[in-house]
Amino acid sequence: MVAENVIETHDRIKDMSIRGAERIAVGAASSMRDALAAERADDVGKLMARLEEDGAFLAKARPSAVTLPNAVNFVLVTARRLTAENPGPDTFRLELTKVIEAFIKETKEAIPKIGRIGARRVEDGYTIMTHCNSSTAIAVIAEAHRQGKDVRAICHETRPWGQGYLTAQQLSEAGVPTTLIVDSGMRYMMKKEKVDLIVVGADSITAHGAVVNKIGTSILGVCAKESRIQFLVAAQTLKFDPRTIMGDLEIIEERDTSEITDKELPGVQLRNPVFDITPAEYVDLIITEIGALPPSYVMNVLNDRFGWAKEQ
Ligand code: RI2
Repeated sequence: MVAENVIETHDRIKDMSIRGAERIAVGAASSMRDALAAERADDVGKLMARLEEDGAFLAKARPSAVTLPNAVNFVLVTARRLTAENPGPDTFRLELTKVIEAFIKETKEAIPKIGRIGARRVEDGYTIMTHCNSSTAIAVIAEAHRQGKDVRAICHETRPWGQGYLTAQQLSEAGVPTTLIVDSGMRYMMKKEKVDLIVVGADSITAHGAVVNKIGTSILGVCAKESRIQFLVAAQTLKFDPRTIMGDLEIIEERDTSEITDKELPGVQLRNPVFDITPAEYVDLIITEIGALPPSYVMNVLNDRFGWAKEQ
């Protein structure tokens, strides 16, 4: 049976009370750590079974959010490696908990680091456009402002959830002069306001450098290319999707259509895809905690940093 606290975390990820890739990864890893602490079994095999069962259940909560399986896999791969050393149950718990806590710390430190690296790409006087609500993209814009650069931001409403309202609020609270527009105004405002730079987040990034992010991002990419505006993606390497190495396609989540409208529309089919894919050729740089990378570099990171090519 899946641990109760894990079921609760799974449900909170699914209903989006835990959202944003970092919080999803931290939430998943912490719930596995807590379930391990609460498990009474004193046999490593049973502890391992607990982790495997909880992990498999958690990973299903949101199919598009790659930090979820990455965090779960990180815990499971580490646990499996530990069992190979034949530890006692106490040592197993202690060592695994230490590694999970280090992972959580590193994950939480990644965003401010990306903020500092990304801010190097922002020049004084820049107008920056962003989409949806990415804490990582916000970190870049807010850090540039904190460093004394005169920057302005334009955000999109981001239907149907309206996460752009959050972004506008957060940037404004950080002191950045911010404008909020409807999604369909992005191309008009890009030209009208002479946008200098696009910074968006990512839900996941494929081995080939394509970016999965909130629906509308790929339109922004096309518009940016048309206007020769740099398109930056701010995302920690935990978003790199190892499943795509062997050619698996990203799953695009479609959510309940009641999020779009409650109007009766007899005979009309409603669809609510919430992500789209921006191909690598529309992306200039991916700003990560290990530096600014061209999209073609993602595979090297998956291989060198996570050893994924070897795991396949
Ligand atoms: P950070 C969000 O998805 C947005 O698509 C955003 O760009 C992306 O996660 C990354 O956000 P959702 O969780 O990890 O709102 O940069 O569906 O905060």
